Amino acid sequence: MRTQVAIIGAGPAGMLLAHLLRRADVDAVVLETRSQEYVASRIRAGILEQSSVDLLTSAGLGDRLRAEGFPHRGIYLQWPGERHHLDFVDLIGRSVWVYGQTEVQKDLVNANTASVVYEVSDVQVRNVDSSAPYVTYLDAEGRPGRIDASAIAGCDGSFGPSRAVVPASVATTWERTYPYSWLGILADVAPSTDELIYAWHPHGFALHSMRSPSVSRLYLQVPNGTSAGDWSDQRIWDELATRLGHGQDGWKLTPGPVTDKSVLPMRSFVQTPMRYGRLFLAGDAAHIVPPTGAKGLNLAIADVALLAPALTALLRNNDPALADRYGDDASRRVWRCTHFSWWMTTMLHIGDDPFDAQLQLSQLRWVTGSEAGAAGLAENYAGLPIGF
Ligand code: RFL
Ligand code: PHB
Repeated sequence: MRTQVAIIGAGPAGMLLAHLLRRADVDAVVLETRSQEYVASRIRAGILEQSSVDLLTSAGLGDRLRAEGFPHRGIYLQWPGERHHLDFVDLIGRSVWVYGQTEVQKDLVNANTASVVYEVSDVQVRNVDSSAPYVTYLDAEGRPGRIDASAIAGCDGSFGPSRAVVPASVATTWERTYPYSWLGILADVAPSTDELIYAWHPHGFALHSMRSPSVSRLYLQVPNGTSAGDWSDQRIWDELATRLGHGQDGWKLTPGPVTDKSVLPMRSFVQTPMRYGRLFLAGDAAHIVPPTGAKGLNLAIADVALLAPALTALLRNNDPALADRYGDDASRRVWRCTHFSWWMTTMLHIGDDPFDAQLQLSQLRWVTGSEAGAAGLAENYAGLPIGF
């Protein structure tokens, strides 16, 4: 098989890239190890930045998002005794949307613009340092396949093989593993809040998010090594009620049936360069952020917003300028989001040192009490414009 761009991975980065390329008359084929059903039902991120919504809308993917997604003006930040609302619209004139990654993924599949081969195995990326790269794989029946392409996009997430194709002598990686994880639940119950609540609590961080008027998504900071089975539903709801309660005006958390329960490790990781020869990395394949800043999905979208025009110019007009700049341009936003995600994480999670806890509370008071502090958080959370 021959195509212009071979894309590894049918997550949001790979599927959106295929969609944008097709709209620009560039052919692409996507290879994915999992089944279409598995990819569509993975529960992951839930918040879209303004620029992600704008990009999806301009790509013709905004109808259901605008009909069924929920614009949020801001978030709540709290600690025992105090809850504060940060209104991003007032602060910086931008907002965020609640719209699950599962829904973005469905919209991308329903657009039917991408040619995807699901359930492949043994994917190998070859010859990216030449002008004739190719990918080999085994299809669902174990038959060998090969795709020759002019460029390869590694959109295969945090565990995929693409990033390792960049030789160790060329790649630089940075990594931080945090000493805690998140226990996340999805529950069939109306959210007990109109906007997300990020809670600092001596027992550990808690987050109240949501997916719809009848589905809530909540998280608890737990020690690394925790297994979801260690926590009964009752224990989870009791702990969420403790950490999310702020002791004022009779606010209550309403529990409900838990439909999904999982533990999420917290990690920061960046690899550069994001381009090596004819290989371009995008999304979690090149960087991982802890979820506290709600940036993972948005960064994947922002990478692709730069990569699609770069590949289009390279392959349609033989103009390498944007492709040559892709790695540097994308990495600037990656580091901004890496810093913001680290900053939100370290401000809100409880460690061993009581000195750190006092610094966190002082920072939370500044971020909620000073317009300059609040605007800094708002600008990063609602997302800087693509190209910043
Ligand atoms: P994805 O979504 O991981 O998609 C990569 C795709 O590549 C496939 N793949 C391969 N395909 C072909 N050949 C191979 N050898 C392959 N190896 C892997 C995978 O099956 C997959 O379909 O990466 P992408 O597109 O870059 O999108 C990034 C986002 O998915 C990610 O940043 C966020 O969802 C992060 N994230 C979360 N963010 C939140 O804000 N809230 C969350 O609750 C949240 N939960 C999560 C998450 C990321 C997770 N991962 C990646 C471990 C939960 C998990 C488990
Ligand atoms: C989510 O809804 O899954 C979510 C929201 C905000 C975050 C992390 C996860 O910071």
